[in-house]
Formats: sequence, C-alpha cells, structure tokens
Amino acid sequence: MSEPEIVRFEVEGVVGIITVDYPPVNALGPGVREGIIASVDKGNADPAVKVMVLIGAGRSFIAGADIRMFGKPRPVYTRVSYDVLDESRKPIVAAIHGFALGGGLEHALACNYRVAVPSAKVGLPEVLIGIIPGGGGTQRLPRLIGPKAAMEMIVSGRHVPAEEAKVMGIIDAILPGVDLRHEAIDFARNIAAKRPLPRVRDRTDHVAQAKADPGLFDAMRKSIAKKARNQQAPYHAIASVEAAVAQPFDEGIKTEWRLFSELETSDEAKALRYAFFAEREVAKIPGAPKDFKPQSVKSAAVIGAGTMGGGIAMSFADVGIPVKVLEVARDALDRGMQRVRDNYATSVKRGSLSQTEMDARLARIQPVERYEDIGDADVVIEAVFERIDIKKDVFTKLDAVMKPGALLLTNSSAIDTDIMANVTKRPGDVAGAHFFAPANVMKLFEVVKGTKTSLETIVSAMKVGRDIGKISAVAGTCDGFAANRSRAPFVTEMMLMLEEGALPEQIDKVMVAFGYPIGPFAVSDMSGLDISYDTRKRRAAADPNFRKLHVPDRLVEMGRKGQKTGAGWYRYEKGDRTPHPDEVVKSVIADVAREFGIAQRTFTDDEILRRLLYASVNEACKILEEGRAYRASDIDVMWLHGFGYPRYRGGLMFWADGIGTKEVYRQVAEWHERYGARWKPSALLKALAESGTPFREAKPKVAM
Ligand code: T1G
Repeated sequence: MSEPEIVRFEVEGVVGIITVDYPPVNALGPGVREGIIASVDKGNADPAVKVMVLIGAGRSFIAGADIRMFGKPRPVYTRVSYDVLDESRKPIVAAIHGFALGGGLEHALACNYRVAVPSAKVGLPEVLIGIIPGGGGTQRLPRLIGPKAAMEMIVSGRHVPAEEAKVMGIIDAILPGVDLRHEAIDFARNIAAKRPLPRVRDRTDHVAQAKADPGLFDAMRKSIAKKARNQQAPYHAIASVEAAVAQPFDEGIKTEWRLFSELETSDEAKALRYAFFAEREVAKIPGAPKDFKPQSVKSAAVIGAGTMGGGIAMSFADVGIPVKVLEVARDALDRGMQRVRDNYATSVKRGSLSQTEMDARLARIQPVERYEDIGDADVVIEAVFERIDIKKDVFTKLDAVMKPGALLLTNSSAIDTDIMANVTKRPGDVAGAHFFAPANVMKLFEVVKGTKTSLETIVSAMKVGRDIGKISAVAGTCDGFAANRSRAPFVTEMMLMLEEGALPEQIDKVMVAFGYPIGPFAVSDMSGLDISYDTRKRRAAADPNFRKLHVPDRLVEMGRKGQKTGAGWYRYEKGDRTPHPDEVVKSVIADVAREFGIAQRTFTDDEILRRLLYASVNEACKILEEGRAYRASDIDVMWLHGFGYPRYRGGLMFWADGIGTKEVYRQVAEWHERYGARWKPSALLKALAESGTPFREAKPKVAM
C-alpha cells in the first residue's frame, strides 16, 4: 500500500481543500511544505476553484516546524511556502483546530483569512526552544495586532485561546467546530469573491502607529531583563519585531532569518530543545503494557490536612477534580481547611484568581473525618507525618475501605514505599506520589515505584500527575528516591565549603549567576533550617559515621531557623524578605573551623559551581546504576521542575555532558583523594568516562 499523502488536495464545488496529514501534530516535517506549495499551485491552476481552505487532519492544525530537524542539514527550498500562500491569486482560508503554533501560525498568517474552533490555540512559542519565529511571524504578527501585543506573545511564547486571538485580530471568525471542514468551506464560499485580497504583509496601520512610540522596544527589553537573564532568544525576538517597524517587509524577513540563524545552533537552543524532548521522554515507562490505557481520575482523597495535604487537595480542585480531605482530629481539619482558604484568598488578592473561581475550587474540597467517607475515590494520597508507625496505620485503614482498583499513593519524601505497600493486601496498587512544596505550585510529581508496584499503577499514577498539571517522573524506592537523593550531595558540599572558608552569600551569588532564581542558602532560609536539622539528627542517631554539619546545626540550636524566625543564613528586617549577610553566621563558621581545625581557603566561583553540581552528577550516576531512574534525562526533568535548575541549561546531566564524562570523572576522583569517601566516583561515572559515553546515553544496569 502506497504511503498516505501527507498533504492532500481535494475540490468540493468551488473550494479547494488542502489537508495536512502528518501525525501526531502535523509538524512541518519533510514534504509538508512542498505538499502545501503543490496544492496551492493546483488550486490556482484549476478554473473550477475560486477559493481554498488549509486545514489539519487529526488532532491539530500545524504545530510548527519539526523540532527534531533543527541543527541538522535542511533541504534548500527554491520556493517558500509562506510566500506561495501570500502570493496566491485566489483567497486562502486557514481553518484552525487544536494548535496553530510556530510555523503553523506563520502559515495561517500568510493566508488571507483565519478561522478557528473555540478550543483552538495559536502561538509563536519559538523562544521556549531558544529560537525565534523564522517564517515571517515577527513580521506579519506586528502588522496584524501591533508590535507591542506581538512582542508580548512572541517573548512569552504563550498559547493564545481562539476567543482571545479573535479579539486581538489574529482570528477573523470563530466557527462552531461541530464539523470544521464544512464550516470552513461555507466561510470560504462567502468570501471567495471579495477583493482586494487581504494580505497581512500589506497592512501598515499598526506599524505606522508604532513609529510614533520609539521607546516601545527598549521598554520591552527592560521589562524582560529579570526573566530573560543569560538568554538571547527573547532579545532577538524583540529586535526582529523592531525590524518589522523599521524596515520594509522583505527587508524585515531577511533580518528575521539572520537573527533566527544566529540562534538555531546556540547552546541555549540546544538545551531548550533537549528539555522539550526530555519532558516527553519522561512519560515513557519501559515495559509498560502497550494496551493498558489508564483512566482519568474522577475523584480523589487526601489523608492529612497539613501544609502538604492542603496543597495536594488544591492541586486536584484547581483542575476541577472533587477531592475529600480526611483528618480524624476536627481541629486539625479546620486548621487545614482555613489554610487552604487563606492560600486561595492570597491569589484572589494578587489578582491571579477570581473570587468566583476561588469559591468553585473550595466547593470541590470536602473535609471529612471518617475513612468510610473516602472509599469511593479513584485515588487516595497519604500526606501525614513522616513517621513509619503512622503511615502503616493509615495504609492498613486505606486497604480496608478503598474500592478495588483505587490508587493508594503516599506523599512520603523519604520513607520506603514498600513499608506502606506491605501492610496492604494490594501492594501492586501502592506507589509513591512525591509532591514538592508548595504542592499546588511546584510542577514535579515524583512517582515512586515500590518493589511490588505494578506497571499499570505506575502508568496510572503518572497520568494522575499530568491530569493535575504536573510533570510526572518515575523514581525507584530508596532513601530520597531520585530527586532529593541526587540533590543531597549538593547540599552537603555547600555546607562543608562553609567550614573551609566560603560564605553563604558567595555561594548564593555563584548559583544565581549560573541561572537559579535564588541561591540555595536563601532557599534554605525560606523552607526552614529546622526541617533538614531533624533529618540529620535522625541519621546521626542511626549512623555513627554520619558526617555532622556543624554550621547549620548550630544555627538551628541558636534559634536561627530562617525567614520564619527573622534570621537563619541571613538576617531579615521586620516584614522584609530581603536576605542580608550576617556577622553572626560568619562567627559561627569561624568557631567551627577553629574547633575542628579545618584549614581555611578561598574559592573561585567556578570551583563552587563544580563542587555543588559534580557531587550531584556523581549521585545521579549511582541512582542510574542502581536502576532508581529510567534515564539521565528523567533526572534532568526532576531538576528543572523540582529545584528551579535554569531551563536554558537543559538540566544537570545535559550540562555535565557539555563538560564531558572524562573531565567530570577526573575531577570527582581528585576530590575523592582530597576529601575521602563521599566523593568516591560511582562505577557508572567511571565506566562512562572510560568508554567516552555521554551521560544522556547511560543505561541503568538494573531494571526498576
Ligand atoms: N516537532 C517535532 N515533534 C513534535 C513537535 C514538533 N514541533 N510538537 C510535538 N511533537 C511530538 C512530541 O515530541 C510528542 O512525540 C508528540 O509530538 C506529541 O506531543 C518555523 C522555527 C503541539 C502543544 O514549539 O508545544 O515552528 O513523545 O506530547 O501534550 O518559525 O507538542 O509522542 O514521540 O507535546 O498534546 C514551534 C511544540 C516549533 C510546538 C501538543 N512549535 N509542541 O502537546 O502532545 S519551531 C512548537 C508542543 C517553529 C517556525 C519555527 C506540543 C503541542 P512523542 P506532546 P501535547
């Protein structure tokens, strides 16, 4: 059987229909542009055709260039599909459902009209993968909606819903979408004879207006300075829109292509493309039964109305899923519900949530006090104290009341999932669902696979995470699972470098310059120094060789627990969250160094960065070799969405690949000589270095 046509041309009466059929999202893969050109030529050559419709088959219009083709040799196009659409003698209507993104929207902008169904979304998200629109988007969009609105859309990369796009002037008509193809054909018939043909490139009104506002572009550059730190693409996008105002259309197109070409092979674009695909790869579960399709949860339950339990309940309510919150103690339940109301009220005050929406979400959260009240939920998430006896009691009760097939998930951040599974008669249905605080905000949803957890449960739990707007990633059960375990050595090194003479503000400065939104000590002050203090005490009691972290221990024992006590690593003025370096911390560090006879030294910024990140790279290799993560890029997804790792650097392991396994191994081995056991290179790191294999090709030895 011949290959199905990826672009087909059919005639219905006076309408020529151009259908792009290149699953899964009609990306502009090989042959798509050529097919569009050939179809427009056919329509213009056919005397029966008076008007044409460009439409996508399957779930979407055109989702943009095929991102997999970037950085690879591209065919030389003698004719450019955007120009062919633009120059067509007969009107062309772009009929949009699903997504019209990047080159997809650029093709639509080169048509004479654009219609869409209400659920459609349009956008120019190229900056999210480190480039800018390269198909005329920075030249046509400003002519259609004005440079300011165009820059906002292009620099944010956001997907604009059809109704809003119509108000902005991008979409000419919203069609019911019951049968888009026929509705678009009717629309096309109605405009077939209209002349002159509206061509976006010929519009001059918005551009003329912008000439009267020369400060527009500098104002935009200033407004993105914080968010676009260390990045090029957002600034190139502004420059390209500026060219749309300053230059004639064809000159502007040349400027856009030059700016696009400068970015396509940049480190930023490579890293962001990597992150894009890593976030899709992470959803793939090796060995998962192909025919198993997880159900969407219709109802949830949370055990525990503490900070995490409340945040987890909000995560479900925020996406419209009714959720019961169970606390056996009424006062704890009332406190928990009040905290949820306060959280929503803060968003309403900030203007990010309407009062109506707050009320709707609150109505979806039902406080209950009896286990019998939650038995019908599709998923239950336990979020009680991190104490094994309490967890076991909760799962014994859950096993008794939850309906068959319910997912029994634990939000524990460190306790072995098997401990909870083994008190139930259905260990296969038990998994970890590790949220990151604040649970309703942080995107990472770490699904922890116990030794008896079924793959169906893993696939279903991963879908729960996606259904509540999170990024799900799988970890094996072990101390700290994968995300926190890979970050723990980073924290150890930052604490021990203090004893050697580094200061919190120096380390924070290095990590903020690298791209973190705030430094790790400032983060510690926000979450509270006492949280890790308790964990360290527990570990020290269990392990006589446990390396105590004297500086943070002393600060906590002095009552310096962070922002909540007005002082921690930094000092805080009353009512102000600005961290101020504090002489008290310096003197505690000096006392510890003196008492333990630790030689003092200075650190370069680069050494600080490598000490922190290589420690985690080494631990990540141990996690992979033990089969506690499926792939290195999964650990990168955890760092991007759990720890604020700068996205334009791709992820911890992607960044390390930029340095190379050989150099990372050499340095880790050197620090092993100097600092001892904690720096022992993982066997996998050694093997990768010896074979010259990049981290991203590391294969776990043990199946999870
Ligand atoms: N290229 C290649 N593959 C793509 C793709 C693309 N543009 N978009 C999606 N995929 C794959 C994806 O990897 C996954 O593959 C499958 O499709 C389903 O995607 C010329 C230069 C469209 C909103 O940035 O935002 O145009 O894992 O899981 O959640 O100036 O995909 O199944 O093997 O994400 O429903 C601009 C990127 C490109 C859009 C759908 N366009 N895509 O989300 O499905 S640059 C984009 C998305 C450009 C022009 C410039 C989303 C989606 P697999 P999915 P989804």
